[in-house]
Amino acid sequence: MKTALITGITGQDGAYLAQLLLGKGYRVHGIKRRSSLFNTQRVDHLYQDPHEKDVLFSLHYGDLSDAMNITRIIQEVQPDEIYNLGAMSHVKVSFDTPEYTANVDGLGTLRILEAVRLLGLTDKTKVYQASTSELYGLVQETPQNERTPFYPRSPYGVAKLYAYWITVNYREAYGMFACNGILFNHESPVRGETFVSRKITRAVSRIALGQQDVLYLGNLDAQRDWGHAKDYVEAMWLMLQQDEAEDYVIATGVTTSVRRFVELAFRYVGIAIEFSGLGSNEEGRVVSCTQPNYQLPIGTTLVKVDHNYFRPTEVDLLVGDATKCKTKLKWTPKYDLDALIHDMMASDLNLVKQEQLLTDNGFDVMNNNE
Ligand code: NDP
Ligand code: GDR
Repeated sequence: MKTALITGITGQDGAYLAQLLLGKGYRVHGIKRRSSLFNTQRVDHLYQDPHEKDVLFSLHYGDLSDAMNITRIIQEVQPDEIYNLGAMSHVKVSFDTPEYTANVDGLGTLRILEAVRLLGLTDKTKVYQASTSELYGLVQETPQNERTPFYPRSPYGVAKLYAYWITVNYREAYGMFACNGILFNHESPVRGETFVSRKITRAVSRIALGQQDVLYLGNLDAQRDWGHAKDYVEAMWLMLQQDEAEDYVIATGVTTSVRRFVELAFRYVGIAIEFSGLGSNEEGRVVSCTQPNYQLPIGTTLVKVDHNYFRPTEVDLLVGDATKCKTKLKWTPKYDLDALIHDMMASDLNLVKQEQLLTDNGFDVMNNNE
């Protein structure tokens, strides 16, 4: 039986990966941060009572900024595979917390690699590093592949650049099995609510059910190559099953603007919108509505631009070429953008209906209903 250690197990990818590995018969250990509220919602369905025998899923308190803690956990777990998914992963927030981002996303990776080396696990433990299409940043060429030059455009991208190269360096210097998955944007129903895809599907669901009036967004022109997290964690696993450690791009090869994503999400609930106006004055208005629960008059403004959501430097266009992953790893994604939006919208509509039910029945957590 193989043992895997996942940093960032409470995040979107960590949860899907843990589920995938348990299904393959792995023993899975994860590192979670201490927080004042429970932060394990995405993996609660995988929880096993530690008092039972033969527990296959365990969580350890830890933090990527703490080398001693990381080293101790790796020593205890003796993993065959480490998936380093933990990160301050929000690009816009990295401009507000640049030093913290560098510490966790950059040096955190070094702490993992160095712990494996110092513990003498170089021949046993394979390491996956969660690299990102944000490395490409300012567009040099499209589609972007493993040979495209990097030009990161945020403290997040720069921290991940260090992590990318230290992973390559440990592979070359110490013969360690360490590889980078250069993943393009991937989303899901459990995507964090402040990333644009989930912000949109959540808001569109709330608008369709009469819980919200307007969705405020930043740069509608940005283009992203959006895939489904379920497909992408499969590629992570495949990378560590190879004889040789290499770096791979994971992407769908299709790029779509934020504006188009919004239109597609509204279309899912029978609302057609059209954008007009320029820059900060651009608005998305209803042109037709077949939404049965909530009739929206033609011309109603549903989307507005708010400059607070713009980044000081932006990544304008991402579209990946995953030929290497598809040919070498035989990776075959199951979701296209329509299927992804379908999955996210179906889930968010359900969640909004549940919230509505609680509110309609007078349930209010802060006021402690008796
Ligand atoms: P999430 O933001 O959903 O999850 C990030 C995880 O990292 C969470 O479990 C979070 O814990 C944990 N974390 C944050 N800070 C620390 C820290 N100091 N120490 C230990 N753990 C920490 O990200 P995703 O699941 O979407 O992404 C996974 C990885 O892949 C990240 O490294 C991200 O940068 C990278 N990536 C993601 C892409 C995407 O489109 N999703 C594309 C390319 C790369 P908590 O739950 O407590 O916040
Ligand atoms: P990104 O994802 O920065 O690509 O990083 P995000 O969803 O945050 O932004 C995508 C694009 O949408 C534009 N945008 C907005 N973004 C947010 N969050 N909120 C808004 O209101 C909004 N309006 C427009 C952004 O400017 C951007 O161009 C994600 C993260 O998961 C990283 O960790 C990962 O490495 C990369 O994807 C690949």
